[in-house]
Amino acid sequence: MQNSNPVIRDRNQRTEWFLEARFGMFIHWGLYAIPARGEWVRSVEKISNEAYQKYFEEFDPVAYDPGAWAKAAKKAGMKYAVLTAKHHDGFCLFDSKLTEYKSTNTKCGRDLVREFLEAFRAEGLKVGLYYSLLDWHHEDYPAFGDPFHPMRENEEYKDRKRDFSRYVDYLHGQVKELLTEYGHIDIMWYDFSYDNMTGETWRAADLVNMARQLQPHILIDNRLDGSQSIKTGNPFTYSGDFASPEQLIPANGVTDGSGNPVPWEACITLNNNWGYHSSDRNYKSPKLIIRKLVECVSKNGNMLLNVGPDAKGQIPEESLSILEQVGSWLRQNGSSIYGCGKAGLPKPDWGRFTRNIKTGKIYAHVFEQSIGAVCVENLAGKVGSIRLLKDGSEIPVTRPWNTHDYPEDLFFNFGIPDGATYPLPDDIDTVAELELI
Ligand code: FHN
Repeated sequence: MQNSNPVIRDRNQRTEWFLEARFGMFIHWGLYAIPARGEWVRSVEKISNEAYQKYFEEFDPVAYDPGAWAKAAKKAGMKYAVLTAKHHDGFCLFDSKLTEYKSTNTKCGRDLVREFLEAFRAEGLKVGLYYSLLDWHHEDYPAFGDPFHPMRENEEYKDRKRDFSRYVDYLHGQVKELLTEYGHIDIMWYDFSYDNMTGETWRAADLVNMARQLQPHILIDNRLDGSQSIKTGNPFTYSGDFASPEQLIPANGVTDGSGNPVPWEACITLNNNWGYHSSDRNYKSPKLIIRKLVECVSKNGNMLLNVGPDAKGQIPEESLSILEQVGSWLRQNGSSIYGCGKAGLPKPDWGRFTRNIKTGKIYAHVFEQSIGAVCVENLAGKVGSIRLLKDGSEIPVTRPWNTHDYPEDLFFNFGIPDGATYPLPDDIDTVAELELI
């Protein structure tokens, strides 16, 4: 049934591909890759524009090969990718006419965004651009007293004249450049609103209306608005098309005030930094990433998984290795992720369920061995066939002698005798496809 609210109705129509895609690549890249201490290095270490300028003078990513990035994303099973066109440091990875602080003015002389867009489109991925609302380089952005600006405590900045409205014009002008000079853009990923720096402070309604006029299909995240209005039943123009929980997976996904599902995407790092951090070796395992992707989908969500390329333009080997293993699992089990969502069944002890939105097929993701047969509550007599998703082999529906006291439950197992305990075919996530009758 169509939602009566036009903002929600339009959002639901625009996000159909997004809910199908489920898995994307986030790319945080820029000058901060040179100090290699994460993308907040300027704020954390209170580095002035002048002190940071040496990285602008030096930046020359000689190994930048967006085609290789795109192939790695595709092989990982990712269906879209979002690159930082400008992060909080204000450095533009695109040839903006509104500033000299851009990649085309560095030694590399390249429009890094344009090359990214062309390479990822060529591999069949949808493309998005991250655009920071904060700008620690722009002279009209609040500095002294701001909670995050590198010069927030520098008295020299206390009485500097600035015209914030001119900064907002700059912000709108750059977004217009990105949406008129770079072809079809699928996502604009704004980041982030805080305190009174939210909503109409950015002239958010005008910004969204402009984007919708230029690229009506475009998806916009919820960070133009710090009030989380996307979760209400009456969102604003600028509430966004999807919620963006960060470095966590919401316990129950994201719904609005009436319990209706809201599109959402958990953005997650592979180590603990978005931007390249040379000493952060705390990478997550492929097993964790796969199981957390399943968790996102089981709660009607997406996962936007981040890579932070280094100063030469190379995605870290550790990241590539994880992506390779995630892709291998997805090549065998992707039907349980793409186009899937919440199954409407209670979460089982042994793992999770996902369900294909169109076919209704249920996918049992078995993470943990059961003692004896695997039990699916309350599905006795409701499942026609069970197949091991990765090879299509039959998994018999069983009724071992020790299950007779539980007639309402369905059981299946991975060996004979069917009441015994067996190792899982895939100890990361064994997926059984259940065809309902
Ligand atoms: O401050 C940014 C951070 O650097 C990174 O870009 C993340 C990614 O979602 N967003 C902000 C923190 O919430």
